[in-house]
Amino acid sequence: MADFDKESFKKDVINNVKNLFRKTIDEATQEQVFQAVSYAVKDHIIDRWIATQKAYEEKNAKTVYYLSMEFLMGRALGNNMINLTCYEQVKEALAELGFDLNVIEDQEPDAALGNGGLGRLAACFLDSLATLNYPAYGCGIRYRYGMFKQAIENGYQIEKPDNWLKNGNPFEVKRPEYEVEVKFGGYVATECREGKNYFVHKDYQAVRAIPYDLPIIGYGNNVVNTLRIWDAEPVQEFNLNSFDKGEYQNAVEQANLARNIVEVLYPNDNHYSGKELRLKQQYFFVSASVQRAILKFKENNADIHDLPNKVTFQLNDTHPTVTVAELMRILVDEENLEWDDAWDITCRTCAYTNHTIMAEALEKWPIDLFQKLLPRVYQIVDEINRRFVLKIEDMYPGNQDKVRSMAILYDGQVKMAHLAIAGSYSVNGVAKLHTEILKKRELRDFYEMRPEQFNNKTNGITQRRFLLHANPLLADWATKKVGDGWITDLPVLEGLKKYATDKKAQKEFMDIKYKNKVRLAEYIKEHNGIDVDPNSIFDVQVKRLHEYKRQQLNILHVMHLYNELKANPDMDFEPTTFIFGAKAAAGYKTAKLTIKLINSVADVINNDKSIKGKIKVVFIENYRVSNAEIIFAAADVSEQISTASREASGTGNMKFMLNGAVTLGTMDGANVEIVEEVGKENAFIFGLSAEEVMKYEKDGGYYPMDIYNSNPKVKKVLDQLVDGTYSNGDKELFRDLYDSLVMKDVYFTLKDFDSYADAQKRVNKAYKDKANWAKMVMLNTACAGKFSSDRTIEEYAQEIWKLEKVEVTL
Ligand code: 26W
Repeated sequence: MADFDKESFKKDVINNVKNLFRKTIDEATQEQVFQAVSYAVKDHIIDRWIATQKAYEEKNAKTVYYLSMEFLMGRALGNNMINLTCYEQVKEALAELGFDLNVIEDQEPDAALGNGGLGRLAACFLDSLATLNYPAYGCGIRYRYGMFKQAIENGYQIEKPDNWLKNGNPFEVKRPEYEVEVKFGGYVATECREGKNYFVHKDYQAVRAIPYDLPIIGYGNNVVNTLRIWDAEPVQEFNLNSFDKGEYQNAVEQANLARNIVEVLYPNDNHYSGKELRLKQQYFFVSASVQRAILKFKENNADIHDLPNKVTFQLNDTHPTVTVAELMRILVDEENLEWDDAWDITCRTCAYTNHTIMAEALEKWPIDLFQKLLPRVYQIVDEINRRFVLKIEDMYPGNQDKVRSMAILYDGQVKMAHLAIAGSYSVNGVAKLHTEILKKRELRDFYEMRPEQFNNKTNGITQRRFLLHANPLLADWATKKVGDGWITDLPVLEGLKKYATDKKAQKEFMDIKYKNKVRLAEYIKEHNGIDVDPNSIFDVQVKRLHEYKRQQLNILHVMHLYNELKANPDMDFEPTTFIFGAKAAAGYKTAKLTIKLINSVADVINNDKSIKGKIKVVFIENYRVSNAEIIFAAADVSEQISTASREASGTGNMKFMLNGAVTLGTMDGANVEIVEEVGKENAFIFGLSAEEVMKYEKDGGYYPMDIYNSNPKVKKVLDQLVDGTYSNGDKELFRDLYDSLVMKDVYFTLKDFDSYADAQKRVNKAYKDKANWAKMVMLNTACAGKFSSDRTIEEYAQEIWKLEKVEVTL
């Protein structure tokens, strides 16, 4: 970074320690130095931030508002320094002050304002938008408590609160001047003024929405975009004397509303729970974001009809879908547009991304709840629905089935996906296979009605965080081989292909992998107290715990391998470390029991001397963005084993690939495209195809009992769930897992078992051929170019948002 001066940076840090903590630098704790360094880095951000926003305003550039309940940002300091291109300079400056940058970075809590894939995707997209010079805001909620911290006690998951703001957030800027009011409850009255009817919202409870801005730094281009997260504050501070009884009651309720609304992130992933507070959160951040966006638009534009040319609201799944109705409310009630006019603008301003086909994830709000909480918004939804149903009837006269399957209001519910589709100009899936399934099955009727609305945007990840920051050894090596162009143009890594058969390059690559495995082994030793051998295969499955992701298939196979090794201790087998990391939704029993099972299997196997350490099982506690960065870099095998058709895309699969791991997976989500890029000879594919799975489902499933009865290996591991092998003799502990697998096996775990075990064998055998293994993993890195979120964002920007790049000079 050109404007970085090491000596003045050191002075800044020393000064910050003094001003913030009244200490000299040698008295400061590591955490205090983290704060001081962050503020010193922020100094370099601020001018760019101001310049960027000025440049956008001067150009009156079209802006995308990425509306998301979740932004899983992880730590900011390291990433900010990387993108400012001052990482090495800061590292040197701190070393001269006697500090280790790694230790300083470790002081920062993760900003875990998200659950998993959807939230992390939003974070990667912000990084790419800034790097590609696109005007963009992320809009979300400033949860006081993010994703819970997971502790493992006696093998069970315990949830601990994540008080991430405890020491403040050095990078955020509070913007009280941009507060807006959001209204809940009450009723709608009509008033007639000058011969025209107006809708007036009465007796409502209001909260003040206060924005906090976080800088999103583009890589080496002076761009700083904004992630705007909303906090809630009460409208009146109450003054005990000035209220009569009724007013007092109302003031207390409003204060409580403000307190509760942003208190905590719902830790459910792919599971709708229908809680009123969640709908409050949705409307709160949507209303605040949309109001603010319209105000900003009006500062620079005279005609509201220009909105679609200047603004897109991208809806990250159905969670912010109420945007469609809120925008209609503003256009009709506040801008006084006619309905048709307003609807035309709305439908050209909103776009929707679908991230899951899991039925239990679909948001369907009970009408009474919705209507009571958002009376005016509900009226508008009702009218949108009335007109939409007319359209359906017009297209399919007399076909009530179509109305039943497509209406927005039906069966006493508000169907958020239907509202999102009705009010958007674009509907996209997140991988080719997923989009095809949407078109052919889940959203078929909508696709038939408006095929041109549907499109695919295969997900991606940012190489700045997941290679440059997470794996500095491999990043340096790649740069030595092909130059540093890959940092903003990932397909440049293709230049590595020619090294895949080069003996010297293979050795360099595998030495780096080894060092990264040592780094992870040290982390595991420190956090789990388990010794793992960096020479063993590191076989890794890290992601949310869910039955469809099939951690159960993985652990059942580990149990099976253990049986084989016990029976045949001299079996030809490369030692393998099976590594898991996963949080389970707090109320998801089966998922929590699966964590207990993994830990119980780990206990038994890791302590059995007779197998001479050939298998180790490790459950990494509190899997999150910051330890993910260490884990991906160290993996040999990437477990992507969801039931085909269920994983919309997956993005962990891409992070492993980029860091030189082979995929062991089903033909699901983006795995299909990974195999397309790297070649099937460089991946290990198994299991039913999506079509086969869907065919079984159509025909009413299959009989897992048949497999239990005919496959002795499967029978043995299942019986071990209920014979006490892994539960100190307790035959009931894992009974529920056993029952659901043997009786239903909704996710085809037993059906795919043999095929998975065979794929595992192929992996184990392939690892022995060191030269070929090196070639395979190097080709995985070399072929990862497509999976940069830069590619994804270019597609969104050109095909959906129609954005133009804005250059920023200082
Ligand atoms: C209402 C509860 C709820 C909460 C979160 C429902 C659904 C969700 C998310 C849509 C779940 C999610 O994170 N989906 C993941 O999105 C990723 C980014 O597109 C994909 O890569 C994953 O395959 C998909 O599971």
